[in-house]
Amino acid sequence: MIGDYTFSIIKPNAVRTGKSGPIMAMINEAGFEIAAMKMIKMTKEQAESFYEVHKSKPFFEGLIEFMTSGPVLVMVLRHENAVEEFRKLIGATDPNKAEQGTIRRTFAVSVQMNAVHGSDSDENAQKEANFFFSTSERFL
Ligand code: IDP
Ligand code: MG
Repeated sequence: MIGDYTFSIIKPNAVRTGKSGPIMAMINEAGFEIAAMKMIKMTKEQAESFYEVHKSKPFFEGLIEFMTSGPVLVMVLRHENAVEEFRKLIGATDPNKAEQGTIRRTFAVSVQMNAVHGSDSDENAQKEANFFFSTSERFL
């Protein structure tokens, strides 16, 4: 059943500006079920570890600063073909390239502050979900 889950974050810019509700509504309307969810403020260490794959990129430092700038909502979502379906729902990393009607096109304010994270593979979905949630915090 591993392919049925993905991991998502509603990023600080979206939480700060009251977009969590509207984003959750889009996620629910697209048929995703919430298997786990909580609000946290990431530590620098957590953010650096989560985005470790990008540590040599020029945007890394800014990304860590942004992701630790305020609370985020982390969640595990269930849907058939969850990883691919959720990436379709959020749209391209750069909101200007994201299709109309996607979450990022609707709520992102820049490439960095692009409102949501979505895992890019089943393997990463499992890794990212386990990074933030214990088994007792997971349902479904
Ligand atoms: P993804 O979130 O669509 O998988 P990644 O390339 O994995 O995109 O990048 C992770 C995050 O880093 C993005 O969601 C965005 O917040 C930030 N990011 C990516 N590329 C840039 C950039 O060129 N400038 C600033 N921030 C970026
Ligand atoms: Mg990525």
